[in-house]
Amino acid sequence: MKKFAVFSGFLGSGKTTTMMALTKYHTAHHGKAAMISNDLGHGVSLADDRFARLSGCSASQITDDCICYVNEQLADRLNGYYDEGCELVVSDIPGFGVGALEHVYHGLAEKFPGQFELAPFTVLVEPKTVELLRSGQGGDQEYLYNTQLVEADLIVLNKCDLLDKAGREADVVWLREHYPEAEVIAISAREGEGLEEVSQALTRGQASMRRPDIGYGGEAFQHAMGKISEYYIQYRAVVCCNDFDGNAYLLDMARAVQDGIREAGQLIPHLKLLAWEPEGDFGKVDLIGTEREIEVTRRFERPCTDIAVILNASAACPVDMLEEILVGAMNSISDKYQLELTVFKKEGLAMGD
Ligand SMILES: Nc1nc2c(ncn2[C@@H]2O[C@H](COP(=O)(O)OP(=O)(O)OP(=O)(O)O)[C@@H](O)[C@H]2O)c(=O)[nH]1
Ligand SMILES: [Mg+2]
Repeated sequence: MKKFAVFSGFLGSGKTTTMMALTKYHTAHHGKAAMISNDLGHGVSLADDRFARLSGCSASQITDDCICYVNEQLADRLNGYYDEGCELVVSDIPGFGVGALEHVYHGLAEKFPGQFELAPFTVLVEPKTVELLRSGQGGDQEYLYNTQLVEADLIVLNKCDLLDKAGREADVVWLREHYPEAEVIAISAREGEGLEEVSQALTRGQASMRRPDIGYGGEAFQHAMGKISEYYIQYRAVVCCNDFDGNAYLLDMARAVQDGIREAGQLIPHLKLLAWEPEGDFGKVDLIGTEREIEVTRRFERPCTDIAVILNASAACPVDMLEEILVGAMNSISDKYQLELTVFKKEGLAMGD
């Protein structure tokens, strides 16, 4: 079997967490599986890819462009995995992306006929997004929330650990009613719940290869995309003396960014802060919007002296302002911890350009 599935879904819906949990589960119970993290950026190191590899997943990244536009590179990568004995490969697309059903699935089917078995086109959604869609309060991003789901053959309602039984059922019923072409499965990637069902749906099912009209490139698309900026920083931070608490450092950084974005009246759907020590200990903090609690996704087990840091931010904020907030947070918090910085990479991208 040479199965391939795209995992779409909005920023922070849990694509990376689900791909990590699913590929580990599938490898342990069924057969070798691997994941590809895809995002934009010129030669950047994605926090998602590094986090997956530090966590022991079979993972790699494609950057520079959305997998929508690099079918050949994707096909080479997939063939590499299948040659190694993988039977299931999953890749995400950027969390604000739409159109992968057409560009990736139809692109692969047309350029490499019969080479890949395309699994149901999978879209992750979290309860918060369902709530926004149900109440019609998706704002500027409503087009993206909805269109991603319109593309789905399989909708995975993730983060069900945050819902009670009735809330989960209500969301599943609403999703089935509004996206009748899709199968809906409720899971919690964090708790490892529902992975067998997803694994079965991907290996047994097939892509519908529907061609829904999603208004790609149209006014609503331009309006939603025009708001989005991405920013990447990669650096090394070495403490001048003794050691420091890496978990507190990452949390302070996230708080400083949260405050900066809030004061500027902007939005930050996802900030990822990943850091690791040369011996392999690592920590990760996620901020999903200014209104939600900052999440310590993975804690350093020991005090730190010398860390490599990847900061990836996706925001609805002008890129210059985003840069000022992020670089300001990095400098002021690193000063507080008496860290000497070597910055390897800083890059900002405005999606509307
Ligand atoms: N409570 C809960 N949180 C989860 C679950 N899955 C993921 N998360 C958290 O949600 C946040 C975002 O998860 P990611 O997997 O990074 O989301 P993503 O869709 O890959 O985000 P982008 O790469 O920005 O598009 C992280 O803090 C995760 O720990 C889940 O099942 N339950
Ligand atoms: Mg991700």
